[in-house]
Amino acid sequence: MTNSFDKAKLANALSSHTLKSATRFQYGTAGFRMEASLLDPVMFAVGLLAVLRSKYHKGKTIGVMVTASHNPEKDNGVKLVEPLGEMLVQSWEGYATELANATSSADAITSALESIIAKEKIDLSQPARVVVARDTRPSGKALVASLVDGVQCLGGEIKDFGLFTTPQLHYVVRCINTAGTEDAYGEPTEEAYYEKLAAAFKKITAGYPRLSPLLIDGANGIGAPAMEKLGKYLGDSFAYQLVNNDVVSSGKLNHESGADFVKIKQTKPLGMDLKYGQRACSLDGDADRIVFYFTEEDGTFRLLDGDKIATLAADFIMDLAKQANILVQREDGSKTPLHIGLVQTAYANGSSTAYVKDTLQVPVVFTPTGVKHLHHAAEEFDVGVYFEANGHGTVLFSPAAIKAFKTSVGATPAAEKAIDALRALTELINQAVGDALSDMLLVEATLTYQQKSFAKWNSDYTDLPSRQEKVKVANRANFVPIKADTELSHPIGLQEKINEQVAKFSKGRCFVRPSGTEDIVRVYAEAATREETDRLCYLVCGLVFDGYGGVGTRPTTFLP
Ligand code: G16
Repeated sequence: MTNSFDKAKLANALSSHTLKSATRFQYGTAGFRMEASLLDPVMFAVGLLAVLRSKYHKGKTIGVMVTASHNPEKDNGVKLVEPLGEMLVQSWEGYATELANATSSADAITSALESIIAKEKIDLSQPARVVVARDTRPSGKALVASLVDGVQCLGGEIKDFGLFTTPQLHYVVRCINTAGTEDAYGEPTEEAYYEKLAAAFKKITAGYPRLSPLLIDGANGIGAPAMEKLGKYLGDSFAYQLVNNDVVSSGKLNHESGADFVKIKQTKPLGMDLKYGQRACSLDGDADRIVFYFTEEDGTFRLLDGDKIATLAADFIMDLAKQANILVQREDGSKTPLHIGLVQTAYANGSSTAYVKDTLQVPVVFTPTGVKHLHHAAEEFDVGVYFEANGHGTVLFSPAAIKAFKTSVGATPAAEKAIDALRALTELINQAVGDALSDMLLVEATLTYQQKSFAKWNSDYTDLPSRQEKVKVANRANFVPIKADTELSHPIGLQEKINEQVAKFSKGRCFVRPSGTEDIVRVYAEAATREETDRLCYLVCGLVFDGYGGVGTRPTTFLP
């Protein structure tokens, strides 16, 4: 067991990445995220931590994704990926924060490293392997170079995959670490990723008439070139038209486009001519989220968000499992039907939760915002469907469920076909993380199999009107969420004031929480009518802005 490292080498490497400002860093909802110009010391610290995490896992490969996803192009960010492709375990997020803030001096970083090594009993003689990829942000390349310095100064090996979507990075990490085992996930290459998705999609949709072309908004980000490549593998099985695919011009990434813009503004993106009868979707800047939409004949915009994707997927899988009469082998020797569950956050529309519980009769679990929370809750089911309303999510299949699909034999041709479709779904759906391209194909495969239109899908239930707004405040850390983000414990007194407002509205629901990816607090409101929803949202935004440190312009622009 070795627990010492070359301190002079560390001090020398840090000298090119020393934190010179008073900035305080925090590993947030999806890693570190802020203006790219501030990130150099953070990247160096993340390089060090990735090495420790890999050594902790006895040389398993750790992933690092450099992206700020839905944020504007000037921002960037970084998140760490565990050996099976999940987000960094939460007990290590504090270490990431500590190390990043200790980049101000060689003494501080040395003692922070020593403390983590001692606490986690890390044997530094273990090998360390790290893989990195980045989205299309211009700042990405230099930030990767800072990360490489951190990794190499502690003797880690690093492989740079260049430009990837976030889910592709998670995919290769899982592939590398499962290679040669019975859980082998595939070849760790971009091509193998496309091949895997395309082959599964073709299996499920074979023999069905193709749907009308899907308009895809690439948010002028990495999802656009990835979609073009995936399209080649899908060939005639899938018709689409890509818009917002300019990853060269500056300032276009996520600008009035992408899943976050469409979800929050509830309107089509810039650069898309959406006609009645057309079907469309938007990816986000790193292609881990997706939302779908269409317009009614009178021009009304209809959004099919993460809640609608979750219910579509859960319903489809339950239907297939029923047709196939799937029984899962339990540890006590019994065989019982699939245990399917759905995971949501406070942002889920109240109508979707009611539909899942009352109509689909599927249990719902609530977690705080952040796919890292939802992912773990979904692992408790044979089939765990988790989606945030913003379009971020996936479906997890337990090892027992996968085994049941592999070993079941259909009693009829229809049952056999359903089993084939279930097997293909385990290949199509990214098991590591929410993936816009995989989710897009999941939705399109489901709709093709069921020959279902967007309008029919949308009619499964009617969303309550909702509105989400951002309020800029002096210090968002003053806002402390509790009860899976549905209430605030601090600032003292604010929650009571919110409750008083909510009580005035029929079917009113409203909560405030600090964003973990942007320097704002989010206000979400829901009520029986559009007018009431907007009013409730406005009142609570005003409460926050006027009484709790609002800065800049008072948010009133959305008043009807
Ligand atoms: C990230 C997280 C999501 C979260 C979103 C917004 O998404 O992965 O789980 O919903 O941020 O988080 P917040 O409300 O804390 O800002 P992305 O697509 O930006 O990586």
